[in-house]
Amino acid sequence: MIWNESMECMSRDQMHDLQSRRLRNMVERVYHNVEFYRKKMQALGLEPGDIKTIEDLVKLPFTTKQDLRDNYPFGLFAVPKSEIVRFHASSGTTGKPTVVAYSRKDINIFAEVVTRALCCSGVTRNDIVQVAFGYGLFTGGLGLHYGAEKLGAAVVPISGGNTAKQITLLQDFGSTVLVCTPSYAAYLAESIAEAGIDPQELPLRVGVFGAEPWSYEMKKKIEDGLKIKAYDIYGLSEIIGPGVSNNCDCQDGLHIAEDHFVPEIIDPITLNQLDPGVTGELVFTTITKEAMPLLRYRTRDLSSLDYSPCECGRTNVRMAKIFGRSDDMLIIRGVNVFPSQVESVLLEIPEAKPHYMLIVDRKGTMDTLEIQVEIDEKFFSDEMSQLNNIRNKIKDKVESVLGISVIISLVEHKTIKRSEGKAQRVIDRRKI
Ligand code: DLL
Repeated sequence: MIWNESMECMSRDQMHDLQSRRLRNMVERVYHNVEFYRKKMQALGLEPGDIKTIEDLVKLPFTTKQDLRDNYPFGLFAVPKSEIVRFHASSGTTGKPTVVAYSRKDINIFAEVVTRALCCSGVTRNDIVQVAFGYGLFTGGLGLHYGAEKLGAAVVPISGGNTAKQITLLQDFGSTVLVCTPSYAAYLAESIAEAGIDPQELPLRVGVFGAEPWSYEMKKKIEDGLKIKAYDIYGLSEIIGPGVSNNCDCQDGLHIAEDHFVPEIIDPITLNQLDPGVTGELVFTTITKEAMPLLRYRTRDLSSLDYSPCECGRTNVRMAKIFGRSDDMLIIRGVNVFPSQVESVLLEIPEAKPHYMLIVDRKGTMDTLEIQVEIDEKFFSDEMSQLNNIRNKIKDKVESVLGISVIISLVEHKTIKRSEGKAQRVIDRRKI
C-alpha cells in the first residue's frame, strides 16, 4: 500500500514546484530566525529573495556535523524553546553528542515519513511490529514506534537487546514484523537457530533494517536465517531520524520523502553537484522542519540518485543503498577499503558467519589488515588442513577484491562480540 499517494506519486513537475515553494519559505525562516545561517548567507552575499526555485539550492551554504557541534546544544534552533516537544541526540564517537530538536509539527512529520517507510516495506495495520531498535536519545526506537502506531499496526516496544525475551515475544505475541539493525537481526537469527526453533514456524514475515551499512550478502543471510523478506530503512538524526528513505517492493534503491527532504549528490572535494547516477556524498535540505531546519547538510554517506519511474508507482526519487560513509573508509597501504566490501566477500563464503572484525595496525611503516572471521561450527574441525583450506579460500577471495594482502584469522563461535545496536566492525590501532 502507498500511504500518501498525493505526496509519493506526484509528477516531477509538481514536485519541483512544491519543493521550490517550501524551500523559499524555509530559507526565509532560517534567515530571520537562525543567526548562524543569516551570517553564512550574508557572507555569501545572499538574501532570501535570491532563492526562487530548487535549482538555486547550489547558492546556499553547506552545513556540517562540525557546525552542529560548534552550536551545541541549542544554537541552530529556529523556534523558541517553548515550541520544542522532543530532543534526540546521536552519541558520536568523540566529544559532545549532536543534539536535534522537534516541534509538534516536526514530530508529526517524523511519524508520517516512518509510516510511509513501513508501507513501502509492505507493513499493514494488521501487523504486529516488534521494535528492537533502542529507545531513548537514539531516533530508531521512538521513530519506528510512532510510525507503526500511526499506520495502525500493533507495536511491541521491546527496545534493543534482551535476546531471549525478543525470541519469546516473537513466539508468544507472533510478531510479524521485526525492526532493528541488520547486525542485531543476524544475531537474532543465530540465537533462534541455537534455541532449536524453526524460523519457518514463526509468524515473522518482514524485516525493516537500517541505521548501519549492510551488504546484499548480509541481507540474504538474514532473509535465509529468519525466513523473511528484508527492507532497508535509512535516515539520520540531523535530518529527522529513520524514514528519510526506504526500499519498496522493487528493492531497487530507497524512495526519499523528498516533499520534506531535498537530496543532492556532491563531489566531496569540489563540492559541486553531481548528475543523477553518479556516486558522491549525499546532502539533504529539510524544507518543512520547524525546530531545527538544516540547509544542505553533508551526511558523509555515499550514494547516487535515480529519478527514473519505479514500477511500484511511487515517483519519489530513489537513492542507492548506502555501503559506507566517507569517514568509514580505511586507507590501507594507500588502497581505499570499505568494511562493507569485506562483508560482501566474506558472506559469499558458506563457511563464514556474519560476524567479523577488521583490525588495522601498523608494523614499522607497513599497514596491516587482519580480518577475524567466525566459522560456522559445522565446518570447524580439529584437522589443521581443513581449517587451512578455509582460511586460504577466504584470503584469496578477499585479496582479489581488495587488491591488498590481508591476514585471515579464523576464530571460534561467539568470539566476536554480538551487537544489539549499531555494530562496531573496525578497530584501527594505527597511531597516525
Ligand atoms: O541511524 C537513524 C535510523 C534509525 C536510521 C533506525 C534507520 C533506522 P543516526 O544515529 O544519526 O541515525 O545515524 C545516521 O547511520 O548517516 C548512515 O551513515 C547510517 N545509516 C542509517 N541508516 C542506514 C542504512 C540513525 N539503511 C547514520 N544503510 C547515517 C546504511 C545507514 N547506513
